[in-house]
Amino acid sequence: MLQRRKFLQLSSLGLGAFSFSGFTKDKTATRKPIVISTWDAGIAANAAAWKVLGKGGRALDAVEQGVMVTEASQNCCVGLGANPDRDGFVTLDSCIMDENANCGSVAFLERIKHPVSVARRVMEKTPHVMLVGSGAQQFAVEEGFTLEPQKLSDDAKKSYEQWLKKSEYKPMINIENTNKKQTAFVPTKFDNGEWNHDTIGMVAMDAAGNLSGSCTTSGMGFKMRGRLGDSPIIGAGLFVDNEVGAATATGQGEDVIRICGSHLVVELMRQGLSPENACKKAVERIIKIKGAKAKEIQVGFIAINKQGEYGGYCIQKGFNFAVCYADDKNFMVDGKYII
Ligand code: SD4
Repeated sequence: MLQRRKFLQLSSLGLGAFSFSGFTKDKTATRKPIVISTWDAGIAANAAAWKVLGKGGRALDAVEQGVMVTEASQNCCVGLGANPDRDGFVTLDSCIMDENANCGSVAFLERIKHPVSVARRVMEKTPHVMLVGSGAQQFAVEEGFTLEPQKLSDDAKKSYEQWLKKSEYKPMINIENTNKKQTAFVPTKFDNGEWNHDTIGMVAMDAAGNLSGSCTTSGMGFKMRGRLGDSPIIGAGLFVDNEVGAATATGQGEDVIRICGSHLVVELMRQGLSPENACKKAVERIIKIKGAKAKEIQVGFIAINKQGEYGGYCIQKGFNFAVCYADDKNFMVDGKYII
C-alpha cells in the first residue's frame, strides 16, 4: 500500500520510476528525451534544444539548434563576438555527430555566424568529415551562408587591447561562478574583464532513443593563429555511439586531444561505467599525464548514456553543466572535481 502511494506521488510529479538525483533507479527505465550542455550558457541552449526534443523531434536537430543560440549570442564568447587569436582575428571551430556515426566538422573558420550549421552541411553534403580555413569558408558561402564583416565585438576589442599590453601566451583556465543560481544565461568574466570560457558542447537523446552531439567554440582566447583545439575533432571534443552514449569536452583542448577524450568517455561507458564515472576516469588520465601541471589547467567532460543517465567531471572546481529533461526541468549541475 505504502509502495503504491509512493509510486502514485512520483507519477503525479511526472517522475515515474526516476529518482530525484538524476539517475534511474529502475535499470530498465530510460529517461528520454534528455539534453545536457557545458557551462551556464547551456541553460539557454538546452531550452532551444528542448523545443525540438519536447515535440518528438530528432536529437540531431536539437543539438544544432541548441548551440546556435550560443553562437548567435553577443554576450557570449563562443561565436563571432568572441575573443580573437593573437593576430586579432576571430576563428571558429565546430563539429556535429548523429546516431549513425555521420559526422561533420569545420575549423579555423572566419566570418561565419553559425559554424555548427556549416559542420552539418559538411556531414550531409560532402563525402568528407572536416573542412578548414578558407576552404571551409568557401564551402559555407557556396551553401548560402552570409560572410559577416570582419569586426571584433566591443567586448572582444577591449579584451584584445588589454591582452596586447603584455601579449602573454598562457592557457586560460575555465572557471564558472557556481555560487550564482541562474535560470538564464548570464556570462561570467574574470576580474580583468576577460571571458572565462569559449565553448559549448551538447549531447542529447531524443524520444526515439537516438543520440547526437555538437560542439562549437572560438577556441582559446589569443591563441596562435591557426591553432585548433579539441572542439572540432571527432573523438576529442565530441563523440557519439548510438549503442552506448555520447560525450563532449571543454577546457584545455590540447589535453583533451592527447587522450581522445570524448571517445574515451564513451568507450568507458561501453565497459559499464556510469556517465559520471566515465568522465572521472578520463579526467584522471589527463591528471596522470600532466602531473604537477594538472593544477594549471581545466578540462571538463559531460556524458549521457542510452538509459538517459547523465554525469560530468572536471579537473578542478568551477565547471558546471546544464541538464534538461522536461519543460520545467532545465537546471545547472556543478561538475565534481579532483583537484
Ligand atoms: C579549445 N576546448 O579550443 C576549447 C576551449 C574551451 O571553454 O573549451 N573553452 O581548446
